[in-house]
Amino acid sequence: MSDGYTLYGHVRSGNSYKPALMLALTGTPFEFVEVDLVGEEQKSGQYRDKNVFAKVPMLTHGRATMRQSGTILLYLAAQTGQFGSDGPLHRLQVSEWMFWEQERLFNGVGRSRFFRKVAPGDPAVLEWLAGVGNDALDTLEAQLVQTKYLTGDKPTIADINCYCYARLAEEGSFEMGTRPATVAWREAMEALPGWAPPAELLTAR
Ligand SMILES: N[C@@H](CCC(=O)N[C@@H](CS)C(=O)NCC(=O)O)C(=O)O
Repeated sequence: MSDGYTLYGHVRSGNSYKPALMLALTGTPFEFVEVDLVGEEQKSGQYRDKNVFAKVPMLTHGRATMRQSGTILLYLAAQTGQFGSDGPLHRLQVSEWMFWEQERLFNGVGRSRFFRKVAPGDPAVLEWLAGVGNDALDTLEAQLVQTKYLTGDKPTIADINCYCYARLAEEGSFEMGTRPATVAWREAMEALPGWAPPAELLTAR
């Protein structure tokens, strides 16, 4: 195992984009290993031996192996001293958005986009996911009309975490014209030094 950072992921995976973007925004070099999701490599013995969840992303760093995107972001914030929280109360706010993202934003927007763009889904399921996604995007908008970033005036891993699926809203057929604060926040994220799209980060380097 390399002592540096090795990210296992896939270019079409929003969850893989989260650690890749964090590494890019913090100027941290990393190796990228593509996991062939189409060929179901994530379920193969060799990968599954390292990752019982059988999903991407996975990050290895020295003796540490991390297999949840949120865990990876928390680790990288601690390692780099960037995009973390300012103190115990701020840490609670950051973690709230991270837990919420997996429950509502990834489920609603991420899965709507998956079933519309990658694999066809049952219309009843799509309708249910659209409700979850719209509710999640309304929640983001309600916060972002109040603060520039999710927990205040500075971006944190909460923003990186939520941005990676919020940016895919249109691909999930969500209307963003009525959510100007969220659109402005996405643009602010894309203006951060080091920002790059998935196609530039989740690729052999
Ligand atoms: N809770 C996990 C979710 C990971 C996840 O669902 N990854 C998807 C790609 S975005 C995956 O590996 N899908 C392949 C599969 O389900 O077999 C995380 O945050 O890392």
